[in-house]
Amino acid sequence: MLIQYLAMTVLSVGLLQPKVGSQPLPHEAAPAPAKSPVKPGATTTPDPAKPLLAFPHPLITEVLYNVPTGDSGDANKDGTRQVAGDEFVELVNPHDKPINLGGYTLTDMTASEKASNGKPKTNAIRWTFPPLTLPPGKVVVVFNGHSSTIKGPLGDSSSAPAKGNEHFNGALVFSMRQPSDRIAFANTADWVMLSAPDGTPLHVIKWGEPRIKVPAGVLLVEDAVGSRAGSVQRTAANGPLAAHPTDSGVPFSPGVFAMPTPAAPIEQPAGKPANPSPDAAGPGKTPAAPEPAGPDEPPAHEPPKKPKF
Ligand SMILES: [Ca+2]
Ligand SMILES: [Ca+2]
Repeated sequence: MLIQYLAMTVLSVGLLQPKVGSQPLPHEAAPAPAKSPVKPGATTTPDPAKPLLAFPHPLITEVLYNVPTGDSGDANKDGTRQVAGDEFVELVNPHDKPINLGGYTLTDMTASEKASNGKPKTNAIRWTFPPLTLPPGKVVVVFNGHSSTIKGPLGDSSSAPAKGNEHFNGALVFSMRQPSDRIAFANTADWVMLSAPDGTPLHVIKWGEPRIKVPAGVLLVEDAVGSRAGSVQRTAANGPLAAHPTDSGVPFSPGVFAMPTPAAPIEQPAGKPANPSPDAAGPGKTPAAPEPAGPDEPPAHEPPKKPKF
């Protein structure tokens, strides 16, 4: 029994040891070139639709943080307007290769604060994607989901939906299934932050005058403007945010985001000489460094940051 106990202890300790250098980070491992349908070198430069965030990261394309009152606020189409449950964040894979969304996290400002007892605040949005390979141009919608009955296919933090949701333009739809309507974006001042699986803050969309500063080092920080009557959205992977049009009577469009045909080079005939894509990462190589985004950008290969929460 003693030998067995010792063996188990050694095994357990071994399992707990970080295997530094033996495995790539999750977000580095996902888009294996061998699985890509894109021919190496097929994309040419310059690319007018170069995404605001470099491969392999997704990009936030729409946020509804201030749910309109009345029936017009029913963004998740369950027949009822929920002040929290109808909030959503829409993202896209803006690249010409698949990406792995697993481990990416969405948080709000409250997730960057501490309660008076020093612990993380319990009313923070802090939501992580389950494993999911996202094809090029594929759109994802994450609803707050509190007190909602969203029609499926519907994923959550434990598993991705089996397929696209026809009620939302075929997008992959998730619910955070928030247990309280206190866990929601603040209408007047807040932000949504997308972080990589290693905790690196990538993308912040903020509104109002948040009471605490946006964490340093975020690659892309944007202001949401003019969104009191609906969502803010972008209409191109390299375009600015703007208030969603309200003339249709539906001031948001979860699941609707059209990529502006950057995939055309994929159809180039085989054998045609092509310049290597700046985003292309060969076997064993790390993905291309992110585009310069500002003075706060960290070095491309800085060691992973400790998550802020
Ligand atoms: Ca609803
Ligand atoms: Ca949209």
